[in-house]
Amino acid sequence: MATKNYTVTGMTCGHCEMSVKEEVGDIAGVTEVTADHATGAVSVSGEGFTDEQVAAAIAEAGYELA
Ligand SMILES: [Cu+2]
Repeated sequence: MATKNYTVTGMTCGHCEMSVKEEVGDIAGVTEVTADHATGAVSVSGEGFTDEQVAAAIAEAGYELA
């Protein structure tokens, strides 16, 4: 089990946090996602996921990795 921290630009409210959490949470192996729109901090816990998958999921949600 690993936790990785990312910074995401473009989140402005709780809805944005939910969108990021949903998309990133769909990645195989991801068990927990937290997102904070105030700081842009996103932390992803789980096993076997890659930075590329996280970046793609965040882009899918409409945001960008900083
Ligand atoms: Cu929002």
